[in-house]
Amino acid sequence: MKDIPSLFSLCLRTITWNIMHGCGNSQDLFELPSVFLDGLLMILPPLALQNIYELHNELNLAWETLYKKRWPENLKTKHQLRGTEADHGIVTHESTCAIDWQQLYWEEHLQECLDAVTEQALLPSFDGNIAELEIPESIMGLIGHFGSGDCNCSKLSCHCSQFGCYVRCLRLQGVLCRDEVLNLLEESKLEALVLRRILSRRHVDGACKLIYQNRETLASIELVYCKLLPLDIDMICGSIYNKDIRYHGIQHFSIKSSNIFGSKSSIIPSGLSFFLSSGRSLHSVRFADVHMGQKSAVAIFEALIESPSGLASFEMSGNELEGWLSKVGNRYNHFSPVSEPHIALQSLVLLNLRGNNLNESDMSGLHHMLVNMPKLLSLDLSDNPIGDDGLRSLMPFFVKDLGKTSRATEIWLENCDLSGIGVSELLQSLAMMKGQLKTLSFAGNDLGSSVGPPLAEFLGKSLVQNLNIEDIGLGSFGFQELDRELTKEIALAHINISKNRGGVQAAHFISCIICRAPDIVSINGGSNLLPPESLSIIEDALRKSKGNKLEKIDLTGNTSLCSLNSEFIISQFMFQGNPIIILSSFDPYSAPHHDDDP
Ligand SMILES: *[C@@H]1O[C@H](CO)[C@@H](O)[C@H](O)[C@H]1NC(C)=O
Ligand SMILES: *[C@@H]1O[C@H](CO)[C@@H](O)[C@H](O)[C@H]1NC(C)=O
Ligand SMILES: *[C@@H]1O[C@H](CO)[C@@H](O)[C@H](O)[C@H]1NC(C)=O
Ligand SMILES: CC(=O)N[C@H]1CO[C@H](CO)[C@@H](O)[C@@H]1O
Repeated sequence: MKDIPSLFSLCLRTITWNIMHGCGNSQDLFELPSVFLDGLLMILPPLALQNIYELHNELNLAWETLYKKRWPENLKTKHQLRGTEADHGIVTHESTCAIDWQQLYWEEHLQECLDAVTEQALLPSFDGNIAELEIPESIMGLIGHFGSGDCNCSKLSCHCSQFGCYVRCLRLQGVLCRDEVLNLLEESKLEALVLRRILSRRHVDGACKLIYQNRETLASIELVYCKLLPLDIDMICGSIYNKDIRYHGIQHFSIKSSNIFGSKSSIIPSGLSFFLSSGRSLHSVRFADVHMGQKSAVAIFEALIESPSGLASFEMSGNELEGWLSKVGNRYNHFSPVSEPHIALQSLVLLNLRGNNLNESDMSGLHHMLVNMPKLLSLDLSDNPIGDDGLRSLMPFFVKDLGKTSRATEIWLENCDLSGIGVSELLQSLAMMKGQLKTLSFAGNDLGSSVGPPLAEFLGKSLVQNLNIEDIGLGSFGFQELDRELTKEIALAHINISKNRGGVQAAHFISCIICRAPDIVSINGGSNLLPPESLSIIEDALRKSKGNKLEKIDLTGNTSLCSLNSEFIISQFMFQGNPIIILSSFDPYSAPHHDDDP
């Protein structure tokens, strides 16, 4: 049986219809008692709320409610984005001023519409005017518009002209970089632009127009999955300038997973090098997986050094650059940092050189450069075969001279062909001084059990909070050593010890961490050949350490822990409604059971 609508809901429906279609006098609304009006504002659909916006300015709370209801997942990712220094893709407005939820709502809505329309435009059969494409009903329904009727509301053109002015951040695929779409976006004042799949000259033309159209406000440009010729790059970089100004205001520039240099031996387009050296506000620059060769990498570095900006973050990753830093770095050997102040290097806080196939000779070059980077806090050298000798060349950076501590707070050395000997040397030196190191990872190096004692000593003396020692071949002996030597309270908040074949000793170490690290938040102990009794060992530790901050103990990757008893143990320890201990998913139907005996 259908529900009979209440009188209230009937009134509401009529009022909403009137507002949405501009009938009646919306002004009358504000003569309603404020209790009733406030209630009404909180339940109006977006399209109706938009239409009384001019009449009533205090709607931020209603917009906030609508936004959070429609995109609950965004709040999390936006929050995380702000947390990571590395990701500068999106310029968050929240940090500077109060959040304008109406703007965010329509920005996100229009993005969803453009994404939906992109799918239609990508169909091989499509050959028409993108502006005339229809927004799917499922999306229109979310803003309170039902049925197509004879209005034009659900055409992309109508949407852009109505909501384009709210867009600050935009992701656009190459197929949409066409005149009709650009005309529709004339009202938007873009601050951050992500361009994907720019694959042809036509896309490039569109992209350039869009950038030029927004050159006054644009602060962030990101190119992903693009295939560009040198001339294309020149055009894109050129479109950011005003006619007579030789500087641009871009703060974040990034090219990812793209082919922009043709062949490995080619040099960088002059437009790009001018762009990099003429950025007054350039804050972060990233070239990740762009098939770059050594020559280009050297030229990019030179261009950045000439830049008048105080570059804070530089990423060059996923390119084949063996020998690159031994070339660049050795030049620094001859410069004195005092007579040749390289502003761009001096201001660098974050340097990411992951996955470039750099070797030990590159590291001695890098060391000369690091001397010129007094502010560097975070260094990522993972996935480069630098070896113990490479690590030794950098030791003065990590440890500095006796008495002087390094400023480094994050060091990433995953998969660097390091051995237990090299890492033990580093750990012993680090343990000699307090330092400021917060994050350390040497996951994926085959270090063996001998690293146990120096690691324990380091943990006891340092303030490190995040430690990743996944897959370093500790073995049960290594864990035993760690466990035995670790006698003090430690500062750890997150630790990853997975894939170390620790057996029951890994369980003992986990319980040791639970008891010794009052600030521990997460422990990743998966894939350690844990025997069934591990759970009760960990259970004991959890019982003893009441009131600590633990959110998660990951023990996945070992099915022998799952039993009916394990469910009981798990259910005793919860964090915000979720179990702290996580096991591999346990399928009760695969286990033998007798209920369905005939
Ligand atoms: C819808 O758009 C067409 C042209 O695209 C126009 O001729 C027509 O008047 C519009 N209809 C309404 C109801 O605005
Ligand atoms: C490191 O790379 C350089 C440049 O390709 C090469 O000349 C050198 O032999 C390499 N060193 C080692 C130890 O592989
Ligand atoms: C930690 O361990 C898990 C595997 O159990 C892995 O997926 C994860 O990437 C590791 N590293 C970090 C930094 O979390
Ligand atoms: C899936 C898995 O890794 N299972 C292992 C759990 O640990 C025991 C040892 O106690 C192994 O025998 C299992 O293979």
